Amino acid sequence: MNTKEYIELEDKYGAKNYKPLDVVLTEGKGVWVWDVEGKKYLDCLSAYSALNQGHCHPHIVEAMLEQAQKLALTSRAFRNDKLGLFYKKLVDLTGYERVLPMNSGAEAVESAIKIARKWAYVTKGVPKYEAEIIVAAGNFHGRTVTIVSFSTEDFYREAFGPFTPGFKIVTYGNIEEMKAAITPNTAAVMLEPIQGENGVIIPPDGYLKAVAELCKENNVLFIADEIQTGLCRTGKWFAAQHEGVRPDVTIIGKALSGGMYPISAVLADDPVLGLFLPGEHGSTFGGSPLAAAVAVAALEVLDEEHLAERANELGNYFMSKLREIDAPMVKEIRGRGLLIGVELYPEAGGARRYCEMLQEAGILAKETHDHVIRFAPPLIIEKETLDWAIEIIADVLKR
Ligand code: IF1
Repeated sequence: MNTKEYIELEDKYGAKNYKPLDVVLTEGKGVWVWDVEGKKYLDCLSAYSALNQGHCHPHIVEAMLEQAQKLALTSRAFRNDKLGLFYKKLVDLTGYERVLPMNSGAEAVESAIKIARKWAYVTKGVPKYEAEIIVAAGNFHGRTVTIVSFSTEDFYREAFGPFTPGFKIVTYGNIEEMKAAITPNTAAVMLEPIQGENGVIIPPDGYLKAVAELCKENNVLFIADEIQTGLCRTGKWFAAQHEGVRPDVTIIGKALSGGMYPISAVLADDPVLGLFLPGEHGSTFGGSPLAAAVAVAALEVLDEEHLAERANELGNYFMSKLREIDAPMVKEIRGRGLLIGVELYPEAGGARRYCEMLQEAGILAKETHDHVIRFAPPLIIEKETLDWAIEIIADVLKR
């Protein structure tokens, strides 16, 4: 079968909720992927940061194969000999006291919302069903009905009501608005430390720190959605660490499996995550021995290959090189570590066209919203490969 035939098959039988670039991938290794015609590309999306360790990292593949042949799933009705080791690894690396394992990012966000509400009722003493959670305009936390209930992107939300109540929306980056939104019924503030989907939006310096202080003063939980920004992507284990902030709850996913398998988790200390009672929350696959073994290997790669440091150094280098490009269509280049957004002027005619030109030249990147190209290669990328990419990007941006 060729590219056209694969695309026709997908388009004929699939739900129509995506419009991908017309490239059909069949193989991936490290930072590279190959399409069904044999063409090779540099992956500058990394499955939205799920592939921080690169495609099919041998250490993670080995752990996955080994565990798949031994014991894949027990359900949580029984214990398994991998789950505790996964918990311990995460706790040692992150400094949180407890871990709740789930599967998708959205599920982990839902879980964080549930535990924050329970904390508000049981610990803070908020009257029953009056707990409020404050979120930011421009947020992206996933696709469930509850999560799209507080999306400010009409297209993600509009068709899917009725919505879950209990959320208040404030302007991202505005601490005064946040202050005004807090009431005695506020359970939590939930934010992305950098808004990925919204176009790699970095809040003003000091914002996350101020939010953390505000939360502390008002007995409100600070929940950081680090599903996209966490696990070394921005040059630290967590993006909130750039401001020295340790949120009460941190949500991770994506790179927790290095792309092998959907694995997510909620991290918090005992006074919060210790509140779930047996049977109150759960998942068939969450915390399976397969997930646990894969996640341990994925975390080992992040740690042992020093991917936070790499992301920091290479990200600074990449960004400085991008800034040297004399391209009149570029409005702004922003980012942290290897999460970089290049915003184009509206006159450029949209970022998608540029992504198609990059694809032609052997680089896969994805526009976010209409005018931002996101560059987020696997963190294992070599400097020489970046140099190669920068020449191509410069050429395309100048067109
Ligand atoms: C899609 C975007 C990125 C996330 C944050 C939770 C989730 C995500 C901060 C949910 C997921 C994904 C979902 C994917 C595309 C992608 C995305 F463009 F849609 F916004 F990364 F920027 N919190 N982001 O970024 O995690 O349930 O998907 O595991 O096509 O929806 P999930």
